[in-house]
Amino acid sequence: MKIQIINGPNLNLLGVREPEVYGSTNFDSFLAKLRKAYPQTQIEYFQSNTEGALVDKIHEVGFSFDGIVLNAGAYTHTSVALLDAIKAVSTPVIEVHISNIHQREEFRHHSMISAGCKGVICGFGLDSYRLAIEAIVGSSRV
Ligand code: CA2
Repeated sequence: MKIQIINGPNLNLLGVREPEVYGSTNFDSFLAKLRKAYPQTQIEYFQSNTEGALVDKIHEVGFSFDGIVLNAGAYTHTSVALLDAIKAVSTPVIEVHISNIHQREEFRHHSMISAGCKGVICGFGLDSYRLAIEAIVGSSRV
């Protein structure tokens, strides 16, 4: 199985800034643990602060991978371009968030991209990504 994790803007700062909201683990060390936990699964990682680059990556993998785990960061709340990209590809996309966006500011309560996603996982810290992978891998087990 091939799964693409995509992180959007500012998520390159994980573990460096705002640890009270996003935790103190950087994504690279989390990714190493995730790959160890799923040795049979090819887990690719991409991060960009640019909306178009995120759209391009969805197009690139969206017809061949088994799943996309997408934390679109702040573009979650604004991007019709990402919604259209998600709807255009055949690979299922799972929306994830580290924080519980519904416990935060009002403007974070609405996701522009959820309507195109297979499911949404939020509020479990970095474990949100593992739960999304489990949803993709697990759905072929039972
Ligand atoms: O909770 C999430 O995963 C978010 O997608 C994170 C986004 C935020 O705009 C969404 O509403 C919820 C922000 C990512 C910023 O990441 C940082 C990480 C460390 C330090 C500063 C920002």
